[in-house]
Amino acid sequence: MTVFHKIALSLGGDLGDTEKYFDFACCKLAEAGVSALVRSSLYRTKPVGCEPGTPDFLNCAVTGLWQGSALELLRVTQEIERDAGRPEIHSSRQARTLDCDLILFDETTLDLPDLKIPHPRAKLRRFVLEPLAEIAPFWRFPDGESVADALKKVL
Ligand code: PH2
Ligand code: MG
Ligand code: MG
Repeated sequence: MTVFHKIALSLGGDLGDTEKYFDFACCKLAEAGVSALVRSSLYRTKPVGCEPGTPDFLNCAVTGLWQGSALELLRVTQEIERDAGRPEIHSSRQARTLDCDLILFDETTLDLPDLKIPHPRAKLRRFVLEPLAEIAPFWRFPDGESVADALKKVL
């Protein structure tokens, strides 16, 4: 039997034509097999934890269904970031054309060296929760808290 996993991703960028990179990412996710893809509107957000002078970001959230494993999806997102011109080795503080982070995978928890799910900082980041709450407010983190409730608590 084929199992469909519900997935939530956060897209962000602060370098170049970010909207174009978001379109690119969604096309590539669909080509890679993500179905029922839903995308939030675009949010212009202040940089969090970046060097002074970093420009505003654009962020959005994407949900969909995926038949592979979380690690297989990670490989897909890494390839999309590379194809969007992001250097493979990068610092998290460096300006980026496209950052494509896995936030939720069903209601499961995963703690691997390369991949933690839920994203460890998701609940601390308004720029992740606000777009996600637009399209998936009732989805619950593994601890039972909904995306909408987590958003109410974040600064
Ligand atoms: N991503 C970061 C660090 N800071 N700030 C905003 N506003 N949006 C982001 O996507 C973002 C950030 C690391 O990935
Ligand atoms: Mg990120
Ligand atoms: Mg990332």
